[in-house]
Amino acid sequence: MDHQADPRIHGIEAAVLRRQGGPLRIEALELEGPRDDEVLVRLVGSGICHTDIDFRDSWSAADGPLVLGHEGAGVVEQVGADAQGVKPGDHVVLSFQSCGQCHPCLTGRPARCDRFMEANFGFARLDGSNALRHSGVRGHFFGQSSFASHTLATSRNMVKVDKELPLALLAPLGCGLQTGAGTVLNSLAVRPGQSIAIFGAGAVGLAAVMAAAVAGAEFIIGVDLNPLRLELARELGATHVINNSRENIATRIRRITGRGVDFVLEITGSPRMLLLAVQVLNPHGTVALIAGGNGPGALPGGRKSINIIQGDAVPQRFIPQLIDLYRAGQFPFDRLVRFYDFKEINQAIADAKQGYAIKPVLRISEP
Ligand code: CXF
Ligand code: ZN
Repeated sequence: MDHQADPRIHGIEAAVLRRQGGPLRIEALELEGPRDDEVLVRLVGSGICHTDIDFRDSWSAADGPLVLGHEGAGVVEQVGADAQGVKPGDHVVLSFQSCGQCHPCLTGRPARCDRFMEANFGFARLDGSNALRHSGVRGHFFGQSSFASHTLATSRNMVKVDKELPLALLAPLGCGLQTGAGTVLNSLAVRPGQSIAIFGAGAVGLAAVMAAAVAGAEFIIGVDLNPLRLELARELGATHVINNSRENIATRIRRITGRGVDFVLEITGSPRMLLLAVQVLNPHGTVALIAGGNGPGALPGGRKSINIIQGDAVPQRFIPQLIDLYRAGQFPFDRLVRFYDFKEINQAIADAKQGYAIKPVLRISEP
């Protein structure tokens, strides 16, 4: 059916993955109108997260073409009959999807949703359907697939924000920044006087550094290979930085803290760094793993290892908190962001992969 003849079908543009490793190509596609619980959003910006890049690089043709992107921000265009809390013209930040019906969702822990993998990595709605029509391309990545001009989301993965704020800038709050800051403030609940080492000074790690400063941590130790990122970590609140290519991390951390750190946030995903994380913990310390995969199993003494998803955030509560901190000058995440036009998406991804851009944000349309 011609979409011009059917007002429920929207002609959209989206960056489609058809080859392992990319490039992503912007194509014209058709998107269904919103179902009763859905909202049609015109995207203004989208962050690029390493999970998008990992997907691009591990995808195989047998999985079929996909639209990635899961840090969207945009303007509400159309609202389904049962969708709550937003109206056309509202500005929204999109975040991860959850089912809303399982025990973790019903008890306020959507990041621990029983159907988290399906809802975010299933490339379909939870009923298995796909709103991108005819083309065989699948969307719904994290309930959004935000590398597109338009998407359908639901009130569960949408946060209304003030129209005065620069909307594209807010896009990465929905995953990377929420994950780093949420791990410190929600999952670990770092208290004044405690110590934390952060392995990896990308967007997640630097958000964690800023949050640890907000929490009043006494020692905030940033670890990375890149001197420019370490410099930025210092400016954002790290009390100490360690260049992993030049210094012995375990020795330095012992020297700084005396007995090891209360927390390590391990973001690199490297088995060598995980081992080191355990070594630099004090006897009651906790290592938080955010890169997925399995933890190190039983640890000596009272040490613990926990897997973190999305910083245990409830996006509708936590993203406004981060915005308040940003307005107060305590969470200056704009310093991590580098903007690109939507058509420069492949360059933006290359720059993120090389470490040249800490948090690329695509400008997709004008607010
Ligand atoms: C993911 C990482 C793997 C587990 C779920 C959340 N992060 C998003 O980028
Ligand atoms: Zn992400």
